[in-house]
Amino acid sequence: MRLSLRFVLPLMLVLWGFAYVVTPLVDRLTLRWFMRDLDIRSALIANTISEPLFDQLAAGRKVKIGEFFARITQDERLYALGFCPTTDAMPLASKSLPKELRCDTLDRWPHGGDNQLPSERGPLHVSVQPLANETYPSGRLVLVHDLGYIARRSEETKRYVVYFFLGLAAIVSLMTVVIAQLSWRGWVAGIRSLLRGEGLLRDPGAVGKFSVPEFRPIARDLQRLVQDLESEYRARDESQVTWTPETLRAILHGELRGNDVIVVSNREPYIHQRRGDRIEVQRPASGLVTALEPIMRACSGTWIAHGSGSADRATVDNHDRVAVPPEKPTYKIRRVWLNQAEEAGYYYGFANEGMWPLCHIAHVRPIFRSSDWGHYVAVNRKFADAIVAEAPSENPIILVQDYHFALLPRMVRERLPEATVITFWHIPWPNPESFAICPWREDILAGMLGSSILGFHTQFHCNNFVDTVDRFLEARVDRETFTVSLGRRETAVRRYPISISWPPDPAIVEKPIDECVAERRAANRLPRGHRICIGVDRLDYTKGILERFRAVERLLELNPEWIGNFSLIQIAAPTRSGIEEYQSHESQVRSLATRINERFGRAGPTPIVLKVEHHEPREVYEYYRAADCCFVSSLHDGMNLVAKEFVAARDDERGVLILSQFTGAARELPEALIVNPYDIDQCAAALHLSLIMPAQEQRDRMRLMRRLVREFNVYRWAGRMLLDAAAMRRRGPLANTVA
Ligand code: GDG
Repeated sequence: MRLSLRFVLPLMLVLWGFAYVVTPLVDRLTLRWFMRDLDIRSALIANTISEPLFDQLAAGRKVKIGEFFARITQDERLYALGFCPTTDAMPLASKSLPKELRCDTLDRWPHGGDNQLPSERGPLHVSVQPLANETYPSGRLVLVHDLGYIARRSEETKRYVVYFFLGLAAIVSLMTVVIAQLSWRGWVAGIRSLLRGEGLLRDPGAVGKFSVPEFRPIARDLQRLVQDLESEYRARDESQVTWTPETLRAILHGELRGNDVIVVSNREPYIHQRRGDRIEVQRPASGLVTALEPIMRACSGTWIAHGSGSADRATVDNHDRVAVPPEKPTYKIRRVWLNQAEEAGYYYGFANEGMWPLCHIAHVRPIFRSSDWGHYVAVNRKFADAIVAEAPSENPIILVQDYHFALLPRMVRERLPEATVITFWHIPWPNPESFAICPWREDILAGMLGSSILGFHTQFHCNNFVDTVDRFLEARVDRETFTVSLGRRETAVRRYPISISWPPDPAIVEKPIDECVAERRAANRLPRGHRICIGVDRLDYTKGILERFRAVERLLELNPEWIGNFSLIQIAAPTRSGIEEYQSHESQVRSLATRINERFGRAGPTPIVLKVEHHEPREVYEYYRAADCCFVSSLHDGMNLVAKEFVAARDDERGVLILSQFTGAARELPEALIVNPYDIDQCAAALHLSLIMPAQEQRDRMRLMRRLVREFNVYRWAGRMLLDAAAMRRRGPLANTVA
């Protein structure tokens, strides 16, 4: 209502001004026009009647002249008529001629002047016209017109104008109220989208066609500005939020309007294994699963993965789905079945003998076989089919995980063009020279660029990726916005450092530290007071387990006081054991441990306790809580979650983290003892330092690291990606299309 008043009041003011200021002015002007018209009309009448009048005068027919004047003044406007001869002859006039008009005062009424004469019936106009004739003496004709009709007309016009404006005011006010009510939101959204440059760039609904090419540069600048503002706002908001599963749920239901999430990864979070006549559920040792499982618990949706367990087929429904977690199902796994040849070619072959060593600088040569590539393409397509089958809508949010699915984003994009595909690459991205050795490098890059967002752990990996695209593809790389455009599609390359859930599951940290220490020592037959360092890894050559063992050996060489008083407990979860390189690595690890133990462990506890077996998460956490230090010596690692888990497990603020400088985690946890795993002496010194570090220093370092992991937990990792996806979806098709 207030809004409509804002419009109606000025309108009423204009109306008032019109009635009381403009109309009188117009009246005066039109009156002058009318007077001039009357003068002309009078001259015309005078000319017309002069001849018959002189005839009558010449004939001396005064009575007839009276009748003649009476007849003429029957005209609606001509009120009276008179004749003043210049001689002494009698003046003649119609009966209606006002008394004020006498022949001796006619000079008061000049020709063309404002000759108005007020009277009872309203104003009259007086016009004096000279008359001349050769036969009869000349004179002056007096013509009196009634001006009343002018006033009547003006009144009538005024009335109509007022009615017109009143009607107009009513219509405008009504329209204002209706429009204000119905389209306030739409209007604001319209202005926003115009600000974003959408209106300038594209006809609504004309996908892929641009309406005003001249505006593109301005629109792009506007877009960029809005993006900057958005990310600034988000950065500010992000740090205010406590990131929990509820926060993620709120993002999904608010920003993403309840859209379900589809996660795709090779490894499934729950594997059903047959043990005799029992079926066991196993949680795989995988950083990817560690990070994504809590996200799926929070978000529901579907997790599509390879069904690799021996009892996996026995536990799914008719649609190959199984609800998990087993104790309290909140989401479902959709299993994809691979035959032996597919698994060998796609998983062991191309992914783990090709891509894995290609992306890690661990001095293991990648192996590329065209038969493996064939399986890799086919299996990616198989997963794309599963995504399309599981997609709840035309535009689902799909989180593609890791190097097993480099081709999948593009395959999905071709079939679900409206989908938001977020690909996260969990391992490092090499420099262009290293990547160049892949025979299918262009296909891999183009496949990945089907993503809407492509995430890496560190900015360094983002830079490497963008450099690689720049080197090998005909794509446009924008280093300002960190986007890559291939064809008409734009991919945002972003840094999202992965993390773990915080707070850690209470069930895995409930056992008091003292009990953990006592129990873990007892379980490994280590004496009281024995110092422990822990290593937790998949048995992978990138994790630097050999280098870790050599560092222990060097420690004992340099600081013999630790012989018999210190052990490294190495949890080594078997992994990819079908691959020759892994088999050989395992035997190297085993033999090195044996050699060092023989050298320093004859008399008492061995310096290396190697446990090549899978452990339950609860047990892994007990080791973290029981240890004096945790040693992460990866030769190259995307992030490394073990480092963050150790920090999360230490609610006593004790323990020292030794961390390889070649992990993504080293950029976030500088308070750890950062080492070069190839520098054995440095690692040995770090081990020694960790064992003698004063409690206060341990606390200071641990506090800072715990604060970081708490603030940047895995919910924030996922939340940031989903918020970026939501912003992209708000920007609509524009975000995915470039000129
Ligand atoms: C990739 C990237 C990135 C280990 N042994 C057992 C076990 N684990 C768990 C650990 C940890 C996870 O496995 C290992 O995570 P990492 O991050 O260290 O490494 P990758 O598996 O190589 O993961 C890595 C990660 O993806 C996430 O993006 O950080 O850089 O290489 O959670 O606790 N878990 C169980 N039993 C074991 O024996 N249950």
